[in-house]
Amino acid sequence: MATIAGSRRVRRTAFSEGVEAAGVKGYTVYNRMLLPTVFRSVVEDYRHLKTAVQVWDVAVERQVEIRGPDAGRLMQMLTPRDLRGMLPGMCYYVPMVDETGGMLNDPVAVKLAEDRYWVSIADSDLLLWIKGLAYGLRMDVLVDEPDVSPLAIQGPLADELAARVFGDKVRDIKFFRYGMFEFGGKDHVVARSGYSKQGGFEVYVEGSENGMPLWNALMEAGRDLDVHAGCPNLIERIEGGLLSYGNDMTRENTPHEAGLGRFCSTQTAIGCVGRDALLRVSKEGPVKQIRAIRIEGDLPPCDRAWPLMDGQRQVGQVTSAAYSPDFEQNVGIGMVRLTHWDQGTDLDVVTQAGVFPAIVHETFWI
Ligand code: THG
Repeated sequence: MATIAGSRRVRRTAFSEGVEAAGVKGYTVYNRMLLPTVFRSVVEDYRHLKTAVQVWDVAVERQVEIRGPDAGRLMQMLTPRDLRGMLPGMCYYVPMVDETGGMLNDPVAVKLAEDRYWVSIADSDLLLWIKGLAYGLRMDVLVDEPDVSPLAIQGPLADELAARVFGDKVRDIKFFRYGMFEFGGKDHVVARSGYSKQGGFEVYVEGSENGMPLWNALMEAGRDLDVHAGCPNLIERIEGGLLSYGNDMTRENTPHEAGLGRFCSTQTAIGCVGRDALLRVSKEGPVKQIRAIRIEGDLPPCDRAWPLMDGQRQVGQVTSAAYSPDFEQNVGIGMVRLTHWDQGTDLDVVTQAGVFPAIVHETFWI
């Protein structure tokens, strides 16, 4: 692939200087902002992520801030996950849907106060939908994108590195909870979360001017831990079944088709704009659903949806795939029709480089 041309439409981040100094080799665009995809090689980055600790520029996880007396009511309109048990200090993974039950995004919601939330979005213009609802319904809220830039610390040594910079108290943060931690004379949200299965934290850096000082402090503090710049890793996230909005599911899919039914409690999510539609379709259950897919052969990059075939009949598609060195097989994520989604079902996948055998795998790998 050729390089990405820089322009004002493709935003740099609060950490771009550090990313460049670390020798970033590839980018994608996410929420109209640069997201690194590779530093040394995808396989080297993968090995290092699983054995050491990495610092990730995930500023593309933009925040939609909802603040005001109607913040809680607006939040519940957005998602079929029941938010009544959500307290300040908690993060929730929340499928967000439109009035047809189609997925608009799969953000992490952060509850800062009874009347204040951050919605840490995946790659879609959720800000516009939320602003439209708030204005159209005359809700008493402010909705905007604050100057907040998430930085992830991921890998088995993440606790040690974070403790060196924020103090030993970070070790006590529970999964999908956050605490406030001082850096550079300012308190920041530090949550135990992140887009890998290796464990770690996400620091929601408030104020772009605080980005590089924190990046540099982490790099310095972790020198003897072999800390390195990293990024969400394609292989590791497929092994872990972490979905990518726009790739593995779109507005065409319900959360149940996306395998996110465990994050929905539609019956009690009173006010969710997609509630009626989801109740109607969830009565019968989905007719296609996300599955782990093992694929044989020497695969090209998965840069498009690959049809999954039973002979001449298309029964699904593969939307993410890569070779896993640890599992010594190609790992993939696909959407498969009910008639063919049982574990062990033999199919064929049609790629730009030919047809390969594909097998519905029992579970994701990690
Ligand atoms: N962190 C934050 N914002 C984000 C992401 C993130 N915004 C964009 C994108 N990632 C949103 N998508 C996901 C997908 C998966 C998870 C989080 C965000 C995730 N899932 C865990 C899992 O499936 O194992 C756990 C979910 C749970 O149990 O609650 O972490 O990564 N800030």
